[in-house]
Amino acid sequence: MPKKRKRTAAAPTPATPMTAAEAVVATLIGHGLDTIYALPGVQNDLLFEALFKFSDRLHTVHTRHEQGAAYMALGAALATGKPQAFAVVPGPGLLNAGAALLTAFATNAPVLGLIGQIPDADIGRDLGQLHEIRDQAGIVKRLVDHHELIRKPERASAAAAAALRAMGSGRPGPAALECAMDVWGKSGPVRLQDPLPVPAPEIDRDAVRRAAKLLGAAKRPLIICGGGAQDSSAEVTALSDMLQAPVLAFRRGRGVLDGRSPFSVTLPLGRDLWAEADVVLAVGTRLLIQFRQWGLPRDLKIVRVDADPKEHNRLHKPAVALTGDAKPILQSLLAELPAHNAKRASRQAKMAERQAAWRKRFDNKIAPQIAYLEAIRAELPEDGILVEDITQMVFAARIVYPVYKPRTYISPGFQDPLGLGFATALGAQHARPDVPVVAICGDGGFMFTATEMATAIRHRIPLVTIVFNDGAFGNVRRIQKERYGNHLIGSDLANPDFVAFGKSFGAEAARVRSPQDLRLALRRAFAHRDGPSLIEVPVGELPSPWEFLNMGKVQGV
Ligand SMILES: Cc1ncc(C[n+]2csc(CCOP(=O)(O)OP(=O)(O)O)c2C)c(N)n1
Ligand SMILES: [Mg+2]
Repeated sequence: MPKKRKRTAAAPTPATPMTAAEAVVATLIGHGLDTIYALPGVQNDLLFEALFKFSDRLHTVHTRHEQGAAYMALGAALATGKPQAFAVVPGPGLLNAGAALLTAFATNAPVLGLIGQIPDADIGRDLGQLHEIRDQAGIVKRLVDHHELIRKPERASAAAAAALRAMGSGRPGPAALECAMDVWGKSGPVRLQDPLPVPAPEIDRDAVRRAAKLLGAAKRPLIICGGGAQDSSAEVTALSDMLQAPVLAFRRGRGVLDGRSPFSVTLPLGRDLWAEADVVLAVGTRLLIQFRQWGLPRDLKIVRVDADPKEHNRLHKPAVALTGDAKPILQSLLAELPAHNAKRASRQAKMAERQAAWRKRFDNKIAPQIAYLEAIRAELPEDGILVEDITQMVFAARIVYPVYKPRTYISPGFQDPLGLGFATALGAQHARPDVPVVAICGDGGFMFTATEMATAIRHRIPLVTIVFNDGAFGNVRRIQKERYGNHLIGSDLANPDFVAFGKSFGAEAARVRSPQDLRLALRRAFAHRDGPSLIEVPVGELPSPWEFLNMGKVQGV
């Protein structure tokens, strides 16, 4: 018999003299972060002193523009599902990072911004201090879920831990910590805060039973996944199988069900299925396209699973609403469902047939995009990650590019901020050095953050970027042509020689003019793991995929 040990309460960590910056950096390390994406400046000099001190445990990746730093943190967060951090100076630094913070909010990405501030005593006094901006806290608060201004070293670790907890609680999302330039360097007795417990709402068993009854009796069930389903791939796959239900995903829910399955559905077929469905299980999705574009079929019943209770009733009151992390909720549903599930014939053959019918229509309309996307899919390993910029090739990818695994297709969701692709993909590749990452950009979007090629070289990030060059904001130009009587304005682009541009930084660079040559170039690029590769693909005007994306109301709404 082992001797019973006397239980002793864990001794509290002793307080150690530390600066506020050291306390924040040590707390990030204590929470498992190993990188910070950052751009220095005088207000953050003492933060960088702490980063220097802890550089053996927290790696600083510096970028050439604050949007690069924040987008890299976003890409790293979306590729890993884990919290990531960036640091920028106040005022212009913060605003430069703004589009990425906005996109982190839109994609529920756990991104922490460390934002500098003017001297503590002068905050709010409108003195015209370097980088001062009126009510910085007020601006930041509207961009993130959680915000705090650190005012003393004793609070710094707890503030960082609270921000990190908020980023992972309920609906995940970004947080920001501001700290004045003098407070970063102030020393005090600091007790480092371990990760705080993340509250998990109790699963409503009664609601799970009602959901199981509805879904079990459904004749034509449909599952719809958004970004909130990314960590429940096994559960969604099992439910799809049990219910013989297709799984619809547009942007952020891609790859939850393997895209090789005929049950994995994108937009146009998804709209047909939405019109026919009698019960929908919606997992971590706003259902905005369904309600606003397609309309709610009269007799459709919806079961919603969402981490954010405010999401359930925003547009429509669902038959059943389940609040919390999708994974445990779907696990309970899987346990409950067999008792209520109807006997179901396989829908496999029918689904394959319906997929093929749509595929024919795609082939007739967007063949050039399909050929290039097939070349990418053929070369990118199954766990390789594709990152979107906002380009015509990506609008097609959203419907025809099959995604095999969760977190291998990174999309900005509803925000669609042109220019995020390259820097976001750099972050994804930096955080996932074990798999190849490909960014798909247009010539317009790539140039938003093309300067980060220097970052890719400096930090040897082996990202592969494909720039589809049509010499235009092509999507805009097509709209001007088709809808506005060819009134072309502000949509033509003067570009650099992209191959020379890449090479001038020391990147591998090539120009290819066919899907076959793209495959060869990708093969070469994936073999080069010591730094970035850039592949330019000159293209002509591309056919519009919009008839498949904006399809309007379904019948019976
Ligand atoms: C921040 C931002 N500004 C403007 C837009 C509008 N917009 C959407 S696509 C696009 C053109 C993109 O051009 P390019 O990257 O060359 O891709 P292409 O359409 O030519 O394939 C523009 C300007 C946007 N989505 N986001
Ligand atoms: Mg273009």
